[in-house]
Amino acid sequence: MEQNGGWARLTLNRPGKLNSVNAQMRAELAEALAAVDGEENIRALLITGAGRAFCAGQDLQEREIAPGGEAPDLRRSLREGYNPLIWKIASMPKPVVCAVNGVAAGAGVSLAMACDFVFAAESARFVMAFCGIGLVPDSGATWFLPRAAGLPRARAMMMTGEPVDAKTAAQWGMIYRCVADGELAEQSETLAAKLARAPTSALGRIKRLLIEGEENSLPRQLEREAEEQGEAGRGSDYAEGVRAFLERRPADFTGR
Ligand code: T3D
Repeated sequence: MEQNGGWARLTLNRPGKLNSVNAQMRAELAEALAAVDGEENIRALLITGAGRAFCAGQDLQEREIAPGGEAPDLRRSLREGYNPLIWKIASMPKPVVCAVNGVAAGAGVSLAMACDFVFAAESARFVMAFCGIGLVPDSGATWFLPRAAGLPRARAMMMTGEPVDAKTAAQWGMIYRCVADGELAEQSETLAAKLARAPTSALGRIKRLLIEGEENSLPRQLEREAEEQGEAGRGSDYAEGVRAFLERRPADFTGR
């Protein structure tokens, strides 16, 4: 992980295995996400992959079962490994940008979709590879994908495993933006840097409200908005934002 001013870049770095996730990477990811969450000076996170892939999901070499051998405990792997990572990203009270630099497959798609802004290079593709190995989509894919792309498209991706290119993913609403390969780094970094100067606490509250809004009734959500707004209105960034507006100058937010 590298820190750049107010934001950090986390690079999935097993390019020879298309950044597939093994136990060590899972542990390192958990550690890095906890560090980002706990560090007040990091106000935005950018996640990307090294080499030609973003992430090919679970490392299948770790899952080879010898004939007659014992099946791995995938429920445990998800509960203890993947699910906490996905929830950490989705619930982190600071913005997370994802730069999908190449193919994303299996839990690699889920990981991207847990982020708040997903850029993808034009040459990238999204593969719900789970059914290709006899599994169901996991790590939040069945939650994120139908909400973003709609049920018919999500179902087709999940039940056929056919790749979806980045341009189509953007048209379907699965991702924020498809950009030229040569512009991926610059565009995603520019947004991360901009978000690092944003009113972080308010952005965290927005994330929370949007997640809760998936479950709440309108009256409940109105009440939750009032609660969060009450807190936001006591923040120093609100006072600064209003002052800056009235003084016709850019706001200098501290994130609080
Ligand atoms: O297990 C649990 O804990 C439950 C959680 C599960 C979450 C999951 O993610 S399950 C889904 C696992 N992922 C997959 O099924 C994807 C498997 N990979 C692919 O389908 C393809 O590799 C890709 C579509 C991602 C890319 O295809 P392509 O043609 O561009 O590359 P390739 O030639 O298939 O792969 C290049 C190398 O990466 C190759 O190694 P080699 O021959 O050069 O030494 C290939 O074996 C390796 N690789 C790709 N994906 C994985 C992998 N090695 C281990 N695990 C992988 N997932």
